[in-house]
Amino acid sequence: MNKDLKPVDYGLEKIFEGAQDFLPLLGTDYIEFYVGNAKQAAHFYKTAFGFQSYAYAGLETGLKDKSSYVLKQDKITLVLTTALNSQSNIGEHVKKHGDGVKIVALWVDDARSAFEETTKRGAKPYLEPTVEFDEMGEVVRSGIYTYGETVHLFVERKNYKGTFLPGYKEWNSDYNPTTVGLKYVDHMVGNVGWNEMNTWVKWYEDVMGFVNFLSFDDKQITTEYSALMSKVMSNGNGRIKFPINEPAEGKKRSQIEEYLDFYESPGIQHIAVATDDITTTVAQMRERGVEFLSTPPQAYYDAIPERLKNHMHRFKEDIQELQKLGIMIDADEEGYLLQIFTKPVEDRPTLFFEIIQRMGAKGFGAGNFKALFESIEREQMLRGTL
Ligand code: TYF
Ligand code: FE
Repeated sequence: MNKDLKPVDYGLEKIFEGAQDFLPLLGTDYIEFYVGNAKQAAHFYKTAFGFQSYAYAGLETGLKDKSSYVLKQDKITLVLTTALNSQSNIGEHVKKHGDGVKIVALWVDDARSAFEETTKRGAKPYLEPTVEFDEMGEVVRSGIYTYGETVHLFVERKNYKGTFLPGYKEWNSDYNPTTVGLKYVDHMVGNVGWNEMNTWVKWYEDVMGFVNFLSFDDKQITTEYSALMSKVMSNGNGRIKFPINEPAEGKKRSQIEEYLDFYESPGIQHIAVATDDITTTVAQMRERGVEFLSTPPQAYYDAIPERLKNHMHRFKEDIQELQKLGIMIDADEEGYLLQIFTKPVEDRPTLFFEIIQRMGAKGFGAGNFKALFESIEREQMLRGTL
């Protein structure tokens, strides 16, 4: 375990100097999935990803139209929600997109101000500021649409001491697999349509007050077959990072295009979760049945000492062990990072997860893009979608 793991300082204060942050964000509050069967999805995220039972709402708590299972692992909260009848907009969402992320909830001090500031800058409202309460206090939530049918909710919970949200009961399960050491959400990536990336970059700048602090063009992100472009947006304190991808023209079908075809709209492509001990985390996840993209070829691992030569003095990892687990390594000026990607976690080739361990590096693994996209293309080939 690396006891010296600290939140990454992006030096964004310099970029934001003098600007008043009209949307202060404290962190990711929760991520809500709309799924076909929430009970089974919850079992999967407990068994395979090491999430812990936390809260529940459904028929037993007086709901008639939906059930939600809330899971936690350190600072990460997932909500798995399903429809209980055919009239539900949740069911409509699942019919169109398959299982996927509906809500990226952001933790704020003032959900009324977050709604006012963003809608006055052009955000399309999803939920007017709404107060919910029980004997443990009150929560205020509001929300706006982002790309596709995806939503950002603003959650103000400073006056609440209960379990998750009013209306939920504590979920005490008899089935409690251990965690796998996932700690917090590092970033969440969205795929948008052809030529829409800059529109959404501007939207995050204008509506949310974010800045674009890293960009990758199609010359950098290209393999023999496919290409994409990506820009990373961050809020003022660097706790919320949203890269945005768009497909680019290549010899064959871009993985972003494949996502858009199967999700049938823009949406969340991957959720990157941080660990401070990636070899233990990934070994356990593999044992519990999580499928990862194929391991890069021998030549990739042979090249690591050369690629990392400026960092070898602090590089503590056993390259053979990383290779055995399929973990990739990249470095930038500040340090290095370790990362690996799961296969899509549903039948449509849409949402997947990234496991990341930052050892000082602030980047997104640009040095791994080629190897990563070649692994993704091997999957596309098997699906007949390349
Ligand atoms: O978040 C990122 O930028 C990295 C790399 O389709 C990446 O995880 C970028 C695009 C993509 C998959 C991974
Ligand atoms: Fe990522």
